[in-house]
Amino acid sequence: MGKWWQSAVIYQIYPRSFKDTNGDGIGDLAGIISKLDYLEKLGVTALWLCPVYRSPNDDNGYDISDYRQIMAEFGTLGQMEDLIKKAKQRGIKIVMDLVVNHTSDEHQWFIEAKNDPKSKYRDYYIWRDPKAGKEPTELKSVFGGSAWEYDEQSGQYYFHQFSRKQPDLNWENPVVRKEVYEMMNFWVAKGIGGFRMDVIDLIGKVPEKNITSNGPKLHEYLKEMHQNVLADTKLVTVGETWGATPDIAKLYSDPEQKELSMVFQFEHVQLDQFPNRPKWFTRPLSVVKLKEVITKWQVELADVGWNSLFWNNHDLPRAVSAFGDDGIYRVQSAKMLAIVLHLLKGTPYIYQGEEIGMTNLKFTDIAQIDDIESKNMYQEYKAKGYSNEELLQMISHKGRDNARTPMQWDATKNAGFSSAKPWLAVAPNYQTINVKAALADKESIFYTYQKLIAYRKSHEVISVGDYSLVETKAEVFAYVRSYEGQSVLVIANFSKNVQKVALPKYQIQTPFIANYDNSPRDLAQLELRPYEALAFEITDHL
Ligand code: TEU
Ligand code: CA
Repeated sequence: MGKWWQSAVIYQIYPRSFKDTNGDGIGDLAGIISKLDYLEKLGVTALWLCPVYRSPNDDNGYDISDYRQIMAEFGTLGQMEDLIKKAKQRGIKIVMDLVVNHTSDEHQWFIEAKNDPKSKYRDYYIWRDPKAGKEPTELKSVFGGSAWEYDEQSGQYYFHQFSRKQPDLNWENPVVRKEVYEMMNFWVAKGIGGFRMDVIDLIGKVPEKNITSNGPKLHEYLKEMHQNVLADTKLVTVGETWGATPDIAKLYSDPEQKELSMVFQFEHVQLDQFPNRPKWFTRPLSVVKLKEVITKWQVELADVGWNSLFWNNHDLPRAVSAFGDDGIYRVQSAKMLAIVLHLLKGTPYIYQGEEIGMTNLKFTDIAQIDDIESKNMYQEYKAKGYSNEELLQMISHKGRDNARTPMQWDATKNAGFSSAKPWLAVAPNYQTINVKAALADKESIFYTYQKLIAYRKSHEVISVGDYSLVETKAEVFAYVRSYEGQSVLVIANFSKNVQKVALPKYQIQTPFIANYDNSPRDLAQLELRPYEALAFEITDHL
């Protein structure tokens, strides 16, 4: 049969915000260990940990200063080994975040490279002479400003696609690639379950030609990585690929290509943005477009390649705020989103707190923001004349700190996340939205997720079945999955209006999962309540 990750559900943890055990206001490895029973109860197969390596935290761990050590605030290497072991005892694998497009400028390699231009480490990074006294190219950093930083000492610039404290590694240098593979094997030997590869589509960059994403040697490098680390293992590998089209996704994830298990692509989460404009400028989400994009990926990767399924992550707004309704229909719309996503083909990812319907929040002061991307944007746009109110509204809508507020465990002080003041403030709604309340309520969002995870594990129609869209109304998303004579029909109302739908072919059916109630429904004259979602194991009467 298929690979383990084809019927798996992966839970993403932002360690800094998950659970603090030593009272410093920062989540830690011991905190993750203390919640393994909870994660086992949910039923997830693997945990993707955002970076836990040593880091000065310019970009919260995505700036690594030592790949073989654990961030001091998070704990020790011994605790990491303990986490891997204790998770394994519960049938849960640990997926590490692999950040190898860049390091921290505090990594020993960069320190040597900068201090001594003759050192062998100089060529681990990308250094260029000034051009006419200025930056070598016009390339911009994702976090604002030029992608080139001047180094007084040598009179050269170094290249950084993210912050100036995240110098890009030079993948053209075979020694760099070897270092990366050795480091990966260090973690593989510790028994991890795989890697989530940060901005992997950028490693083949050619700055001279203004090529950042999808460079000419990208797939060559990944094949080499596969040979050196992944071949003959059961590891799952997921590439963060902002620049993937379905055709590119197949290059990464067709098993014949011997590169990665799957891609993590973002087309559906960018539908509220304008092409070629920064993410801060938004328009209402079109459900028609959303169905089109999801269907495109389902159909194009039907036979070759593999996709991830997700509504949110640590860089994105909260799922229920972005795609549902985080007001009166919060519970219904959160369950609706879970039902729609988890019955598609691909590997679903749950971002911590999604399973209890955590929401975005209203930031009212830039001092509440930690994220480097939002802080830089605020300064840049302030200088362009945007008002404080406008900018805080943009950040409340799209900023990354929405996803990074502490996990809401219970209704006690600091949401049970920490005994001390958390590094980032807890969302004010923690007294009603928290894990303890969710576990106590049999009708909570948590149990919808639990049921969906279990259903995928035991039904091949979900893990490997075919997908086809069912044409209904603009704001209703309906599709059928089918496999070896078994079919599942999913119908979801993506709006707060009642929607009438007629699917006479299916007659009266009883849903196996629903977000209002499980009573039999006449599909010939179906009235969908606000954000109602239903899934049926269908008997076709035609
Ligand atoms: O994100 C890649 C990336 O391009 C993001 O910066 C993205 O454009 C932005 O967050 C959208 O709001 C990865 C990590 O997921 C992110 O947390 C890191 O900051 C980034 O790489 C650099 O390592
Ligand atoms: Ca701590």
